[in-house]
Amino acid sequence: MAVERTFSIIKPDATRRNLTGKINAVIEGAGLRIVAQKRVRWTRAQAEKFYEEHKARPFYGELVDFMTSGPIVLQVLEGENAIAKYREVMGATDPKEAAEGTVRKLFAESKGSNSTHGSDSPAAADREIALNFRLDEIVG
Ligand code: RTP
Ligand code: MG
Repeated sequence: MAVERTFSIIKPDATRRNLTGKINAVIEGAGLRIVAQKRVRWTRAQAEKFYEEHKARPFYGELVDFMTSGPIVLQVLEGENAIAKYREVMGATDPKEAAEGTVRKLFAESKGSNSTHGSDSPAAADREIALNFRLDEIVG
């Protein structure tokens, strides 16, 4: 299995409740290394661009409102099979469907306010990392 990088966001519902450290403990406990991290607040334009694949979905406006409602923590995670592994660590999109011990089961408030984002494919990871980090901000 190859070492991969994936892109992660700790979302506004989680930063508001001071959960960054607890979520990072779950990430690191799963064997993923946080090789880049910064706390930012997105503009609407940044959120719209990041989520442009969801533009036609009914929840798009709500999603952009939510992701610009407070600080977020952007991360690059590195490890064996990091993309699939982090999706497992996060659990299902809706916390009601998420497995025990996953970030969303432990912390998410709802399907919309679900505490974290993780890339869903190698192409998405490449795009999302490039949109949010310079190469010299990632230290493996
Ligand atoms: P993410 O992209 O954040 O890692 O989550 P995901 O792949 O599990 O979910 P996705 O289908 O890509 O949806 C992106 C985000 O939009 C919000 N959402 N709300 N109210 C709804 O029905 C609904 N569906 C999706 C969630 O915040 C989801 O993570
Ligand atoms: Mg997604």
